[in-house]
Formats: sequence, structure tokens, C-alpha cells
Amino acid sequence: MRRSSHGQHGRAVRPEPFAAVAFAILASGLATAQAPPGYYASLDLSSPAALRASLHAIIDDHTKIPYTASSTDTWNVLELADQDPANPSRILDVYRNRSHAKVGAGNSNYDREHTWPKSYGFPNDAADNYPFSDCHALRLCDVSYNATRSNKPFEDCTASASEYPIEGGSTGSFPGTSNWSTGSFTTGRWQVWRDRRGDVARAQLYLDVRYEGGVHGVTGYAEPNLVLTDNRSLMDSSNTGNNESVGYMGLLSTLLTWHFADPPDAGELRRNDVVFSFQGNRNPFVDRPELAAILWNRPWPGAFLSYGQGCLGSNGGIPVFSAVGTPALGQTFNLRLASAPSSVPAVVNFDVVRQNLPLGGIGFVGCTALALPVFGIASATDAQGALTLPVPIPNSYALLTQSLHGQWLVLDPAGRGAVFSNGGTLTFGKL
Ligand SMILES: [Ca+2]
Ligand SMILES: [Ca+2]
Repeated sequence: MRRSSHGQHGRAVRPEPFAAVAFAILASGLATAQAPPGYYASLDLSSPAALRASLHAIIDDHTKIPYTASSTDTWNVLELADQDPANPSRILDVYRNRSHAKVGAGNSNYDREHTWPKSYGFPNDAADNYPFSDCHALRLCDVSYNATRSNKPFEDCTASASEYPIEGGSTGSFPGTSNWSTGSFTTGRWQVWRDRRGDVARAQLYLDVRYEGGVHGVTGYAEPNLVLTDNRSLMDSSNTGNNESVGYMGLLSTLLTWHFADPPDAGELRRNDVVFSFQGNRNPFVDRPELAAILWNRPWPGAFLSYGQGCLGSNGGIPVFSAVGTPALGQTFNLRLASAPSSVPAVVNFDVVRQNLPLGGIGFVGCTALALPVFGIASATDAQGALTLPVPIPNSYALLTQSLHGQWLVLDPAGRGAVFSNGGTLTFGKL
């Protein structure tokens, strides 16, 4: 079984500074990376289109797990991926949140839910139908809730919709802790309960980038292009009963909102690792939630936290950056570099990189190549020998404030310089 598609099929893995940062973080005992070091090394952030293409190249060409087979099939993967965290002999279903005893396959209690309904582009299972059995988007599901969801797009409902409570949740208030359903087919809506909204959203984001048409790099099978949209007519057009070259699902705007509102939790991270261990590819939006904001040009819904000062301190003689004043979106603040590097330009043109904790891995949250302003250039040292760098903070750098997983880095193109956020306090250092 191939455990990772990255670096195979002659794809070059170019050296880059971020892996070095990952090792530094790991060496410091601060993180346990889930994605292998370098898994995202070939991301190209020169434009959203380049980011999409490079991300696709990282996650494509995965190993297809048979949907149903006497050998390892999707039941085997899903019973591990969707295992009840409270009991390894049971599964926890996606919509009803009900625990069921594992039976090694489906039964009258649970079955397999195509979160992107297979009717929208890939209804007929076959050896060449990769999305049909893609476990990043399949979830074990209570049979009755799966039937109710049918192939309704994901969208928020209103209080007049029908309520589908979760196990142990409350009932009677909208939206409460429940799922909600109204209408049917592409005129309907299925609103997932709050703790699974991000999960299903990230599955759809994954499919959109994983499937871009073309052919599988190993098997040569043609693949569809799966596309997220807010246009229900397009969804209808891909519901033909046949496998299509293009499939549409949505609603994109709803899914992005859900993605931001329900960030990955420990269970979803574990799920990503399980599927990765079988298919050899990861859902990058679980590892790097911020990539969705860049790809679909959405602002990250965050706010700046307090700033402190300090340094990474791992290799001695490290210049110390500190923030002067309080950074704010859309404004410029000053970075004071107490021990200036010998080459001033070495501290400009920062890219922003995120270290996920406890997710592991490192992710860009923006870069100058995406037309974001270049970080400041200092012209002179002050009486204390310090440089002051004016740093404009565009709104897109709100990504900086994402503190869910504990740490942030800022690197220059050579991998020098760093910004750390830990417990809501940013500290500045130099690698
Ligand atoms: Ca969740
Ligand atoms: Ca696509």
C-alpha cells in the first residue's frame, strides 16, 4: 500500500525553508506534526491559481480503496476513521451522532454517506471512479438520516425547517444542536449540526481541489472535475444519472462559512491521518484551514491578539523583534529589531507561515506574491542599534490572528526571521 503520493512519480521535492522550521519546532518539543515533513513543501503561493494547481499536485494520484470488496474496502477504512472515540468497538455517525456497534460493513443502523452526493457527477461505481470511494468525503451515517439528507445541498435552513436532532442534543429551538432539512434535491437544504459543519465543508473543499479533470498519474484513468458553486442550476446539470466530466455541488459560500465556524478538532485530525494511511493523500483543509481563505479569496474571521516579544532562542545570537504599539488590520505597525542582522534586506519580504498546534505541519497564511504588501524596510539603526521596520497589515493578514492551534511564524524568503504566537501572545524571533 502506498502511504504517500508525495514525491513519487518523479515529482521533484524541492528543498525549502519550511521543513527546516518544522524540524526546529519538533526539536523544541512544541508540536507533533501529523503531515510528514515536507508534505506541503511544493505549495506555490505565487497566485491563487498556482496555489490550487500545486495543492492538487500534492493530493492527487491517491490509492483508490474499493468501495466494497472482500479485500480491504471502504468499510474497513471508515470503521477506523469514524470510530467512536469512547469505544473502539463502535462507530459514531456523522449526522445523528449516534454510536453503533461495528459490524464490519453496513447494516440497518448505519451505511455510507457520500457527503458530496454521488448523483452530482459520479453516481456509478467503477475502477476508474475515484471520487465514489474517496474516504475523505465518505462518512458512516445513520441510515434514516442519510435517507433524509438524500442529495440536498448544504445550506443553512430557517426555523420552519424539519428538525433532525443529534443523540444527546437539545430539541425545539433553531438551530440548537440539531440538523435541519427542507425541500428536496437541488431546491432543498440540509443544515448539518454545528459540530460537523466544518467536517463536511472540508470534505467538499478537498474534493474540489483533488478532482480537476485530467488523468490519474498512476493508473491513467480519466478523472472528473468537481466544482463547488452557489449555482443550483449547475448542480442540477450534473445530476444526469451518469458519471460526468464535471460535477457541481454547493453551496460554496455556506461551506466556507461552516469551514471557518467549525475548525478541525482532534477527532477530525485523527480521521485525516487514518484516511491518509490508506489512500496516501491528506485533506489539506484539515491540516491548513487558512488555505481555503486564500484559494477562495475570503477574509479570515479573526482579530489581532496581544503582542509580546521574545525569540525562538534555538541557535544563539538571535536578533529579537518586538512590536511597537498594537498591530491592527489595515494599519501599519513597527517591528523593532533589537539586534540587527548584517544585511537589512534579510528581514523584509516576509512570508507568513503557520505552525499548527496540535495539528502539526506548517502553512502559509499569505505572502507577498499574492499582492500583499511587502513588509517594511528599515533604513537606519537607532541609538540602541535597533532597526525599526514599518509593517503594513492588510486585511488578509487577519490570518495572522488565527490562534486555534497556538503558533504562528513569519519567515523571509530565505527562511530567516520568525513570529511566534503562543497562548495569544505573539513573540518575534529569528531562526
Ligand atoms: Ca467539527
Ligand atoms: Ca475541481
